[in-house]
Amino acid sequence: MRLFAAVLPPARAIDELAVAVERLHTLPGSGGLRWTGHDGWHFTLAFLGEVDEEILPVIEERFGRAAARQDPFPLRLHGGGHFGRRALWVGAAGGIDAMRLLADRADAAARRAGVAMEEHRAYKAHLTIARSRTGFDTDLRPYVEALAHFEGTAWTVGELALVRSNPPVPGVPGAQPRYEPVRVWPLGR
Ligand code: 2AM
Repeated sequence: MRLFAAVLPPARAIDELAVAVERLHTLPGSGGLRWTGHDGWHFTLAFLGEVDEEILPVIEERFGRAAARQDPFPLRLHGGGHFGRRALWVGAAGGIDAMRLLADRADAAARRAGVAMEEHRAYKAHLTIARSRTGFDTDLRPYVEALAHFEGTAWTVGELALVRSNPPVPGVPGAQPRYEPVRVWPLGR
């Protein structure tokens, strides 16, 4: 099973972002982008990749401990950015240091559970809203400019989620992976 750890924004934040993203659809080149589904919007904390189901109980135990060590923290959606011409994302502000700490803890928890994690890179909080379609080469900078003043309403991040990524239905053009929370743990308890 393919797993990742994430912060899942509440419905209000998702709705606010949906309004902002809708406006982006009118910008030039938007047809070359594949927009991610609202119901899957998340901030990845750590990517575990393909994991043997047998070690799921150990992962869950470690993640429970990691969550208990971290107090809830404030967060809001804030501005945007891009990874080259590949991906367009919305950023976060407020409790970024706490979010980074939670990402580090999730990474460490997965390693201790025996997951072969990739090299731990500098954490960049991002929520991917679009990816370039194959064969398209959209300049994402105007999209980032349009998002520059986007500020969502702050919420309190109170949970760490372990999410399963189910592959898109084969043969369906534009099909997206389906994300399924496996378990969530309250922070700080
Ligand atoms: P992305 O949003 O930057 O594409 C589910 O696929 C989540 O895991 C996505 O948020 C994705 O990040 C992230 N992800 C997928 N493959 C990854 C990898 N090899 N390394 C880090 N994160 C990855």
